[in-house]
Amino acid sequence: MKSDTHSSPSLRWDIFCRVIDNYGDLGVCWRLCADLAQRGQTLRLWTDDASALAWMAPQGCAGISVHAWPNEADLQALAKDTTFTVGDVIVEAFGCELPEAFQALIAQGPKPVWVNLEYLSAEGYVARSHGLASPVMSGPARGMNKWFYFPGFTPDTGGLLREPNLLEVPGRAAWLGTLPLDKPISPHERLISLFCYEPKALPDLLEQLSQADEPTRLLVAQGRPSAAVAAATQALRMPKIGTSQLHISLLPYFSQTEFDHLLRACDLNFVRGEDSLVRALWAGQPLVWHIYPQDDLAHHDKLHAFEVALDMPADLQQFHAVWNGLETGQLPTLSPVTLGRWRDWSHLTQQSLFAQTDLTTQLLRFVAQKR
Ligand code: TRH
Repeated sequence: MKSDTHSSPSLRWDIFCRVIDNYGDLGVCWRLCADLAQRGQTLRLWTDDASALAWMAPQGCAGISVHAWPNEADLQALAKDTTFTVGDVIVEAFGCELPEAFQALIAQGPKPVWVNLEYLSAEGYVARSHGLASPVMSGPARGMNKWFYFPGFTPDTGGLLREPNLLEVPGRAAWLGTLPLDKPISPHERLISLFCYEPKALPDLLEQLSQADEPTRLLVAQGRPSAAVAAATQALRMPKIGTSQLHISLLPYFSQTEFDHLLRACDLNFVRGEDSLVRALWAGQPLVWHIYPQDDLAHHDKLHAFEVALDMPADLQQFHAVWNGLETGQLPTLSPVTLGRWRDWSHLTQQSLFAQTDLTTQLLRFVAQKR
């Protein structure tokens, strides 16, 4: 695992995050903040909706202070506050525009390194655009440069978030025993976690699992996944807790750390968005990705690029096509043999990604070069 953890100078960071929807925008920003803080950096996280941090990061983290997105009055107060200085590094996450008055504060002091953190993708434009300058063309910071920072799956991109202590995990059985479930897990059950939007193929999955040869415990995340499962069981006229070989258990909202433990403990993880996909890759277990759907269907190319970049097995690609609604028809069968092959692929993928330098190490180097 390549990461030079504490060799970077301690800098002050202002990280800006607007929550568009769901949890990923804040989830990625918090992971980044926490990883930087572990490496001796000091962070202010500015966000318009910090509510999900109550369960994602209930303990907070030394070195990080969370601030409401500054409104006009806040910005006027900051401008008058002689003790306030802009950080050494500004991270503008996912194209959230900084308030003009904050840009004015940036422009008037010592120039920080200003980074535009973009969404994760395996598409070709990522390597081409990573690290390029983005001149500020208007507003109070006109003439300054921002830098594009693109996370990605190959060494010519900004990499993936991966903390140095990622592999320090509790024992599987002991951790599973702590879960507040409606029914204890039996050692014979295969464990499948479900974190998704509203896949059309969800009833098909539930039917398939209830008729399988082996018993399955489906561990369903809070929010949209549990609502989607409730709708699917109703449509199938299936009891809410499943039937026959399938037992459905609802999970509590986990902290990010506990969520990572969940992914490690399961035999198959259905994940979505951005951050949970990366965590499922680190878990090294078979995964199915529900990609964030976009109106212009741009997610079709994005999904395809991911499958190609990571050399995904053909039947797992087929599963993704149906799960993501790119194709209709039955989901491929989740037999033990199939899951075993997918596990081999996940393991190889995890190892090859581990061999690359993680995002935070790369970002610290990038910032050091630009200062
Ligand atoms: O929630 P997501 O779908 O988020 C995003 C956003 O929608 C964003 O706008 C979009 O652009 C992006 O996807 C692609 O999925 P994601 O990214 O996996 O974020 C979920 C976060 O929630 C992640 O940090 C893990 C965390 N989480 C927990 O900490 N505990 C839990 O119990 C669960 C279910 C999730």
